[in-house]
Amino acid sequence: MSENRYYTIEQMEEATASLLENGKKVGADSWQQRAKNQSPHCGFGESGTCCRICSMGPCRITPKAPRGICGCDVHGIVARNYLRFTAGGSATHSDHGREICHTLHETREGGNYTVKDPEKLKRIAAEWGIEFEGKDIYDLAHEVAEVGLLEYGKPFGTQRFTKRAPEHTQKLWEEAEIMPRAIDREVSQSLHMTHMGCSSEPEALIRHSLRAGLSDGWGGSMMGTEFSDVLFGTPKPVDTTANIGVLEKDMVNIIVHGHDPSLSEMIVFYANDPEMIALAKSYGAKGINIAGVCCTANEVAMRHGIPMAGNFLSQENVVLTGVCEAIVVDVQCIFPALGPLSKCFHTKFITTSPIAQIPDSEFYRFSAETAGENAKAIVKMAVENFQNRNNDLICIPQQKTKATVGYSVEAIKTCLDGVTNSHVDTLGSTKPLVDVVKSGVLRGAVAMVGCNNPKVRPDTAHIELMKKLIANDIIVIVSGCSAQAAAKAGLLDKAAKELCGEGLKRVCELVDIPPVLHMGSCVDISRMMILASDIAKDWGINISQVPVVGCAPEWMSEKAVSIGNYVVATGIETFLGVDPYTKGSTEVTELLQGENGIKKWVEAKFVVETDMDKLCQKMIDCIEAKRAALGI
Ligand code: MSK
Repeated sequence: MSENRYYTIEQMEEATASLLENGKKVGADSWQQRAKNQSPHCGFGESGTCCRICSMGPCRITPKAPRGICGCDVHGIVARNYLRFTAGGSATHSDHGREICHTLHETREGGNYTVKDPEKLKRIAAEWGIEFEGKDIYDLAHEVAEVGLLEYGKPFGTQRFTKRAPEHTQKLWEEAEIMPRAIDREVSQSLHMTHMGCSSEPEALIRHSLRAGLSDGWGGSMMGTEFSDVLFGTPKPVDTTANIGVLEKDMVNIIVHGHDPSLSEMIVFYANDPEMIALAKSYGAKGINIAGVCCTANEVAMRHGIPMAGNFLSQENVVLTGVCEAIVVDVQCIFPALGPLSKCFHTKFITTSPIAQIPDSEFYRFSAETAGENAKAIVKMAVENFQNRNNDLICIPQQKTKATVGYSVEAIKTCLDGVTNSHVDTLGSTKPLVDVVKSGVLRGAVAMVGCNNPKVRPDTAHIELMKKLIANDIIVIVSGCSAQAAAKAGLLDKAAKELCGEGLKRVCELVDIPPVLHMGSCVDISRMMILASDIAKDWGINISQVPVVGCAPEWMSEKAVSIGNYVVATGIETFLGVDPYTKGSTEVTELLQGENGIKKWVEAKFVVETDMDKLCQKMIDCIEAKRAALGI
């Protein structure tokens, strides 16, 4: 296997083309073809001006028909659609967090799930006012998990983790009446507000969009992240490999795909079971190779160094190699297309969650109580499938990069402490980072997140933006499919410092980090919120003043809209490369993107720009403007 340091978009597209050719031999469908079939997209849907909330419609707004049958105008319709979009994302992320709370509640000494980071558990207990001294660690885990579960439906009060934000930010949330209460309440109220005959006033609907988003980012997602760390270990920098060439011709290949690490952790464990390895060898394989797709890839890469095969729009590619014995999924971002596609090959498509049941899959119900036996059965089934490969259909593009992943907030602070020896407390500080930003060695940071989307040439925006930003001494922190785009291109390799401006290059050398820092999966954008809060506190300024912006250049899911709402509501200007179906309303566009809307409430707004060069320049300008305002 040849290992290039970097791959260009063209090289990766060439690899995909060879896989699509392979698929043609067996009549495989592809998202590339389906995207063509769906073009052009419906103009009403794209501008957010179609309402099908009741059965009097659907109503579509045109110059001739400026109001729906109920009398709602275009601004109310667009804003209602936007809030529903947000609620879908908030519910999804938060339900992932809820599952993790349940897994934490299942921990037992010697059980399927144990507590791997007891110190983090104690820190959270202390933060939440739960006595931990002298308590059995599993009693404590169960107590914390129960309190976490109550965050979803508590009748009074607001999200506990919001206390982590700077006081100024909390004050803004209180004043704007967007401080998130119980998570389920914010989602439920979104549906109530948008029911026929309730809210049609855009400002009220956008305000609640921010609140529902905050209940995700500072509630459900944050619990998902924090308790995953308690369960599976807080990520530390670890080396891995990425891109489609991580699949191995002579091994049993099992792809884990989705989001919830409760499943993938168990699959990884049983893939290393000597009994399973011996079984694989008995079928003529050299061993068992696990690789990840989408956010599950991030979860297992940053805790075990498991290779990352690709991101959202690469999920069909892994099957098209003809060497994928099983693609095992849990929840979210799974193409139903994997059902018919896997039938064209020998691949077993295994669904495991009642939340994601998909035609043409084999359903192995996975639960925390029986996780071990479920995972072992899945691994065994994949191993036994090795014998069913068709050697004429094997096509593994030889593209593979090196990556260093796993920069949790704790890991970043540890790296910084290692440089300055200024270990101020057990968790370290962001002060050395603040100093290099103040001095101008680093100009600022971009938090690059989100999916890829056929509307944007896949991965191009992520990769090209990252290259330009690091060349301009702007460090990039990444999560979700943006992280895998970076990994596939080679930008998570420490050697990528050679692509940086002089300042960032110096920082990378000194701290021994790559210029693009991997922070994890979609729910781990909550880590970015904690980092931004800590930087603001260490610096003594507001989050909105820190030279940092958020960016989702190729986003596609409802979760991304929820994320956008909580990032912007945290005070971080957020740049989108795909319009969130709001361009049909001047009022909603002004509320989200103007100076007199959400910016007045939370000190940040959205910028939507589909031209990636312009998007990049706007981010750099925003960072420089923040620096100028600080006088640095
Ligand atoms: S997996 S939400 S395609 S980032 Fe989290 Fe990737 Fe977007 Fe899914």
